Amino acid sequence: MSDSHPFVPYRPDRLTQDQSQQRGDAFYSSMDARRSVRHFTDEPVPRALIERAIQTASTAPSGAHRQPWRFVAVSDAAIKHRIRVAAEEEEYESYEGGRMPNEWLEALRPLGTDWRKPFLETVPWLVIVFEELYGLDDAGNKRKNYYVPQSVGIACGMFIASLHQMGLATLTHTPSPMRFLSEILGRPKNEKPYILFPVGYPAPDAEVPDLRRKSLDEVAIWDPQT
Ligand code: IYR
Repeated sequence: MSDSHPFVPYRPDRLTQDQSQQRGDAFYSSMDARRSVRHFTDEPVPRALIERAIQTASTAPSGAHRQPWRFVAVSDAAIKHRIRVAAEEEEYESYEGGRMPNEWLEALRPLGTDWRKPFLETVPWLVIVFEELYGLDDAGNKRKNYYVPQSVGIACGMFIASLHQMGLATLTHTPSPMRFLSEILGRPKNEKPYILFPVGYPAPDAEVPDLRRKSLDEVAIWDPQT
């Protein structure tokens, strides 16, 4: 990759207010219908769809355009099994072994989660996102990355939106601690596990908690202190 970028024209279509409103409304209703899912079918998902979601995520803005993300896609049953076993070991310790304080367990109770993670084996794909903490060239020289958590978080949001757009379901799963993912997936030390996305189709009998989203008034503040 070259070190300096030539500048090229950027002339996206200028929409009318009506067009903008219609597109914004349609995108909002589509995104508002998205839910995190914990019950999936084992129906295969073509690799091409996962590729598209990763490409879409990788259009995210990033600090100094370092694109400090890696998406590791796993369809192999044996690797998925190893990930499930390791994740459940950690989660058991967290939920049952006293690693999660009571306040945290209470916060999760309404969501009905526990240490069991069968979906890690049911789904056709696990996509594990790694943050690239710093770049490493072939000679082992380090190159600093910038705003890595922000960059990777944005990319993950776009990944989720892309999957949803394609009618696929996922869950932002964060087994904790996540170091076992680096070992099982053989990732280098400059990469740190960030989020694990099981990807598939929701089970026909899947249920989700009846959550309420905060209203616009609760989340938006306009012109404060004026
Ligand atoms: N990592 C655990 C716990 C968990 C934590 C939060 I914060 C959640 O919103 C959901 C779960 C798990 O995946 O079960």
